[in-house]
Amino acid sequence: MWFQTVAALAAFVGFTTAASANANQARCKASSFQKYIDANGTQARVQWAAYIPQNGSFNPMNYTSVSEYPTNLPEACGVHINVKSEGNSSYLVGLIMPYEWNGRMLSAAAGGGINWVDMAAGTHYGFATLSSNLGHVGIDTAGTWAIGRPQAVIDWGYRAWHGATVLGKLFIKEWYGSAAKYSYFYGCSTGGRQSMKNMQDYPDDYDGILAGAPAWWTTHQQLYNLKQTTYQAPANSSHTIPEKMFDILATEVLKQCDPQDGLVDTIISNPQGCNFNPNTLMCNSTSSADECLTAAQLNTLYKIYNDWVDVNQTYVYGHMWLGSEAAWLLGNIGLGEDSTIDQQLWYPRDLMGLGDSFNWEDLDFSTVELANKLNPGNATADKYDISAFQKRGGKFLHYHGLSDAYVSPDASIYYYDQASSALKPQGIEMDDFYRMFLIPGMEHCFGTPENMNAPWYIAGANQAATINTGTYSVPGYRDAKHDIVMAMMSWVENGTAPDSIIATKWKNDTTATDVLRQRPVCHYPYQAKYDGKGDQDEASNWSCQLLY
Ligand SMILES: *[C@@H]1O[C@H](CO)[C@@H](O)[C@H](O)[C@H]1NC(C)=O
Ligand SMILES: *[C@@H]1O[C@H](CO)[C@@H](O)[C@H](O)[C@H]1NC(C)=O
Ligand SMILES: *[C@@H]1O[C@H](CO)[C@@H](O)[C@H](O)[C@H]1NC(C)=O
Ligand SMILES: *[C@@H]1O[C@H](CO)[C@@H](O)[C@H](O)[C@H]1NC(C)=O
Ligand SMILES: *[C@@H]1O[C@H](CO)[C@@H](O)[C@H](O)[C@H]1NC(C)=O
Ligand SMILES: *[C@@H]1O[C@H](CO)[C@@H](O)[C@H](O)[C@H]1NC(C)=O
Ligand SMILES: *[C@@H]1O[C@H](CO)[C@@H](O)[C@H](O)[C@H]1NC(C)=O
Ligand SMILES: *[C@@H]1O[C@H](CO)[C@@H](O)[C@H](O)[C@H]1NC(C)=O
Ligand SMILES: *[C@@H]1O[C@H](CO)[C@@H](O)[C@H](O)[C@H]1NC(C)=O
Ligand SMILES: *[C@@H]1O[C@H](CO)[C@@H](O)[C@H](O)[C@H]1NC(C)=O
Ligand SMILES: CC(=O)N[C@H]1CO[C@H](CO)[C@@H](O)[C@@H]1O
Ligand SMILES: [Ca+2]
Repeated sequence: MWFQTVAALAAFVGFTTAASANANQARCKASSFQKYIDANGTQARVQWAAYIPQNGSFNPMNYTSVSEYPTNLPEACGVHINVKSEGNSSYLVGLIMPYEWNGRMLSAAAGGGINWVDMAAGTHYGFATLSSNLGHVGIDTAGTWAIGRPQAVIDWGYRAWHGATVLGKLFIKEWYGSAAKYSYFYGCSTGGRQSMKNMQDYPDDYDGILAGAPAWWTTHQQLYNLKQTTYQAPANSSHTIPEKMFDILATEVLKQCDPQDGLVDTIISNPQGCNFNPNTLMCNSTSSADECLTAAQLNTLYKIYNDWVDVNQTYVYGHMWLGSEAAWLLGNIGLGEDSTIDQQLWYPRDLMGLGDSFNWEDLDFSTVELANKLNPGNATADKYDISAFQKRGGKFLHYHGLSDAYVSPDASIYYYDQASSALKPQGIEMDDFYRMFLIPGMEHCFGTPENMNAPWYIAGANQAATINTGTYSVPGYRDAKHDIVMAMMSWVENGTAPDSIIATKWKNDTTATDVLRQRPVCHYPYQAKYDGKGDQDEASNWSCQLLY
């Protein structure tokens, strides 16, 4: 009797689940979405809508590696739209709309096609998520997509994001039957630029903006990334720092700078405050040639560690910080080989239109002046007066890893300071709506040098996918103290401003189960300081202080 009832109940439950899944599947139809667009008068075509079952994988790009497409999704409807832009250009928009919706929208910035993976991480929270390919196929930095396509460059610069946002809001309103209560936008690197640009030009689009290591200063950033690669060129010159030296440098920098922040913990918490003496690595009669620095190589190092200041003392860009050395080899410094340099020529050649005859030897201040003048696609996110965003109640969270070897932390500090100069005279307090977090020992968007093991994980853009493409937030710590997306929501929706975010480093960053260390990252200009007792790897034993 008893077991019969359970069996009947189980059958019943199974039946209703299947029935609601069928009903949900029926709601996920391209034609329904097309109707919303047609009624609205938008020029767009819904290419497909795909039902995603509970715990389903979603691989519209047919990637072969599971690290490239979302898995373990909640039950959702995926939609793909082609939106007509100006002239013959168009851009793609993707949405993932969970059936169990949290009433909010989250856009995931992209640097080479619709960012399904970062969208999926958002869908796990319950967000309806959105992304775009910004009007071109392949990664932004391939560049060739821009040749002879000025409208595509504008789509990339800012137009596609605004259009995608408007479309996403329409779909959400019609499909769920109510508009999103709140809208958020997160992105890192070029994605950080996208979110900031949108905030500056269309302050009403989003309630919260989260920008990591933003490459906001496009005109200067991209030329700096080229300049960076040239310091070592031509390859194998007497001034080229050899490969073996990168690790040796990383070790020496850590040795000198770690204690200078007041605590020996393998983390350089205040690279700006470190007085580094590279001459300890100078060659002498006993050192082997690829394990020491000659005077010429020390000059190269000097360039790497110092600002790009050009004609008439013009500040063009900052520099790589002490503690970023581990990423130099694979990054934009490299060994001065043509292949490394060529990868950075896309901006002057294809975006500025200087063509293939432009080579790195041609880069000088006039290139910077031309970039300022052209500002292709108006992509540069350099509006410092963001009072319109503040006035509509928007909140801006901005973070940057201090061991970043692609986008200098200087660029973030520069933006923050310029914004402060623009806003304070208007009586706007930065802390009321804009907070920046400098993360000691974090590399570009994610990761930390092996010799530092610094806590860096805060569930920012691109981070969850470093664990796997089926997870989200901070596993084990899904709260606004550890997860910067949740901190943003809490600030926007409850007015709880984050003084710090607790960053996490796992023993194994792939399994993300056992925590190695957690530590608060304080909002600029505060810094985390160890209280002097208790476990240094526990966040509660640290506090935020102004160290000046
Ligand atoms: C199209 O949708 C947008 C966003 O919901 C709305 O602002 C606009 O008024 C709509 N236009 C028409 C013609 O319905
Ligand atoms: C989710 O799907 C994965 C892969 O198909 C499978 O291994 C796992 O057991 C599923 N989990 C649940 C809770 O169904
Ligand atoms: C992926 O494969 C499916 C089924 O073969 C096909 O219909 C679709 O066009 C493919 N998508 C891409 C982006 O190649
Ligand atoms: C698109 O329009 C541009 C002019 O803006 C033109 O140069 C180009 O050839 C067109 N491309 C195609 C594929 O029609
Ligand atoms: C520089 O030296 C390395 C190691 O000997 C070699 O592999 C590489 O081809 C050289 N590059 C150039 C441009 O000569
Ligand atoms: C010579 O340089 C090496 C590093 O290349 C260093 O370890 C050693 O201490 C130096 N010797 C002297 C006498 O300075
Ligand atoms: C540098 O300053 C001089 C003197 O004011 C001026 O004549 C010149 O045009 C400036 N050069 C640039 C590139 O701005
Ligand atoms: C780019 O910005 C400039 C200066 O604000 C403006 O005059 C121009 O119309 C903009 N171009 C585009 C394509 O938005
Ligand atoms: C806002 O505060 C309420 C009450 O503490 C809480 O239940 C809710 O989760 C908070 N919302 C956000 C987005 O943090
Ligand atoms: C981390 O865990 C993964 C998955 O179990 C394993 O493949 C990898 O070797 C581990 N990494 C380290 C550094 O132990
Ligand atoms: C506030 C405080 O003391 N927090 C922790 C410091 O670390 C020890 C472990 O070493 C914990 O027991 C404390 O709770
Ligand atoms: Ca230290």
